[in-house]
Formats: sequence, C-alpha cells, structure tokens
Amino acid sequence: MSAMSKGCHVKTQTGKSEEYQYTPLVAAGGREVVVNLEAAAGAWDIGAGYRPLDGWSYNGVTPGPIIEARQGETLVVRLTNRLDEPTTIHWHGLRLPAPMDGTENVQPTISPGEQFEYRFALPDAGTFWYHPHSNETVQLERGLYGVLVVRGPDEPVVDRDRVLVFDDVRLDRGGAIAKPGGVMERHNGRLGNVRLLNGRVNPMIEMAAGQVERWRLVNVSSARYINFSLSGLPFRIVGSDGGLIESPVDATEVRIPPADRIEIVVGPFTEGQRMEVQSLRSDGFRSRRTATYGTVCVGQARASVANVPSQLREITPLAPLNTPPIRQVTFFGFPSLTRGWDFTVNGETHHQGGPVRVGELQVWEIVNRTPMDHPFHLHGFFFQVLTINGKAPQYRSWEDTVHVPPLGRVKIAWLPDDRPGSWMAHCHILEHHAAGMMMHFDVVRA
Ligand SMILES: [Cu+2]
Repeated sequence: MSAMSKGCHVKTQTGKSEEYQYTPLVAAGGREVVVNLEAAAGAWDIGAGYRPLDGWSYNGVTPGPIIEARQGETLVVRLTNRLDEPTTIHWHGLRLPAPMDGTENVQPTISPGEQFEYRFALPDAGTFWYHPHSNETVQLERGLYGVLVVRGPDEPVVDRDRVLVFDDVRLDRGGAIAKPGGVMERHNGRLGNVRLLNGRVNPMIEMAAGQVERWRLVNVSSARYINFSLSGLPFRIVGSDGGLIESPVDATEVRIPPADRIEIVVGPFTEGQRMEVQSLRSDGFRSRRTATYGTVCVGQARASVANVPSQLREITPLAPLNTPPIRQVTFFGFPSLTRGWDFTVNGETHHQGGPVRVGELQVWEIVNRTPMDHPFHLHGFFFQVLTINGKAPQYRSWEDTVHVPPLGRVKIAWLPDDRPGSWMAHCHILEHHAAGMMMHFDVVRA
C-alpha cells in the first residue's frame, strides 16, 4: 500500500483503487504520435459482484487507452479490427479533414481482419474522445470508447490531470449485457441499469490532501444525461468540448449531455475527507434519482504547485447574439407502424441538408419540437452557442455538442474553414441517431 492510501479507508464495490491511467503507448517520432489500436472481444470486468461482461474494447481495456498528444502534432492511429463485424473510429470533436472523420459516409467500413490508418493534425488543445461510427448502439454499449487529450502550450498548472469517463450499461437478469432493441429503447435511448466510471462500478479515486486537480469529465453514455456533483462541494469549470473557456466559473453542479465534455478544477481538500462523484436527480425523465458513479477519498497531504489563472484564454465572438439564423434544424419524432418510432430532422429521417460554403458564417437554429432532451452534435467543426431559448449561455466556449431543451431552441454560430467534404450533424442519443435524427451536408468551396 502506498503512503497515499493510508488515509483512504473506503470500501467500494471494487474494493480497490481504480484509475484510468494515462498510458504512454505512444511511439513518439518527432511531431508524430503513433498509436496502434486493436478492436477485439474480451472479458470486461466491471467490478466485484458482477459477472465479467462480453465486452468489446480497444487494446483489451475499457475505456480504451488515453491517447495523449500536444497541439500541432500529427496523430497516426492504426486500427486493426479483430471484431466479427465491421467498424470505424470517429474522432469526436476534432477538426480534421473529412476523409478522416470515421463515418460510413467518408470511408468504407473496416472489415474483420482488416487495418485502417487514420492520420491527421491536432489543431486544438482539449479533451476529445474516440468511438465507432458503425453500429454505434451496440459497439459503444459493449465498451468501445476511449479518450484523447491534447495539451496546448499554456495550460493551467495543476497537481494532477485526471480523466473521468461516465457510462452506463444495461444488464439482464443473468448479469449479461441485455439484448438491444424494443420500442422503449428506440424512443428513450438505451438507459443502463448499472452506472460505470472509467468502465468500473463505483471505483475509488485517491487524491492527496492540499492538492488541486484538473478533471476531464466525458459522458460516453448512449442516452444518459449526467448532472455532475461532487457531494455538493464547489468546483471550477475551466473547459468544455473545444478546450479552455475564458475564465474559471464557480459551480456545484454541471450538466453533461451524452458525448459532451466538461473540464473542472477540484480541491484542495483535507485528509480523511471523502465524497462521491454523483449524477444528481433532475426534472427530466432520464434522472429520477441521484446516482453514485465513484468515491473520492483524500489521503495524506502533499505540496501543491497548482496555479490556475483567472484568465485562461480569449474567445472572440463569431457573431452578435441577435444574428438571424440562416438555417433551421428541426428535431421531431413520431410513432411508426413498422419500426415503433422514427426521429427526423427537418421532416425526414437521415435528412440531406443543403451545402455549406467555406468561409461563410453559419448561424443555425436547432429547434426541438419534442418534449425530450436531445444533445445536438456537429461533426468536424466547433461552434459557439449564441442563445438557448433566447438567452445567452453562462459563458462563451467552443462546443461540438449542445443540449437542446425539450420544446426549446438553441442558436449556434460556426465558421466552416477550408475542409470540404461530406459532414454530418445528429442527436447524440445513439438510438435517436440510428432512428433517423441526423442530417448530412457537404462543405463546398465557394
Ligand atoms: Cu435525441
């Protein structure tokens, strides 16, 4: 037992410290980061008291290895498919060339036994994630996801950088991953009955007293919104999908829709303190009760070198808040006789939208005509949220995923830089996406 563990007498369901480590599987060749990933079936140990699940993972671990790189480097990922079905990897949040986006639109799927090389520059610092864009409802539920951390030259100084990945999984009575499907699942999205943090049930997170940590919170759930709380203690929001925000924002809870990332700074705490990583109940139908995802215990004090400045970054507004939208993207859903339920964008499933010109400011209004929550995700480009139901958001940020409130509307602005090709936007509740709540569009040179 390390000195660190002495103050941490916490029994969790796994009974031991579970950490999602930064794995230096990087063969660094100058400005190139090379990673080999293998997607394969294998046992997924979610913790004591649970049968090992029939999981699918990258390199044998769920979440897959944390890929770490620096802004400006080129990432090379060689993916080998050892599954018995085709797959791809979508690099969620990355501003990469269209052919590297990992959807079935821009590349042939990678067949069992085949390999594909993804290669692209990393223009932005931030917390991103990777997952299949092929049979997502099944492949993500089985455990195929991982996180990519890109660091910039001017990061706040913290004592420790940690990634916390929120997921849930639906088990049947026998303790196996429940078969997918059914009208309820197609309608509500697949809501798990077991909550997972970094792929485990209620892991223990050990912190040193007196230290300040940066936590990168990533929600990879198929459909579950997270209302993050650290037993009600205050923390500071410092980043979102597209990296740092302008200044830290004090908070005691923060919503993290599926696919979204929030970066926070926590601590310092005192030795012996313990708290829970929770998702608070909310009025939405997805969160009727507060759930525990992990347990934090605070061990012996260590010196701190943390320095989180009050100005983190400058984000220039793309457009005034009252800019009229040039496009509406309307989410709707209705019962289907044959499929149980369909979801649409602008009146059609898998909508084909008009082209977008490089360099032409896009102000879009996302209109939610359903009484449900939908997280809107734009591939390949960051946007700024101008208004949510007519009001400016709490802070300015770069986003690729935003919560669109039930019967509400969100106005976003984005600037298509010179990366022509086929792109998409969709609801990131995976079952809604599969049921049609998505749109394709081309970015074209003027
Ligand atoms: Cu949705």
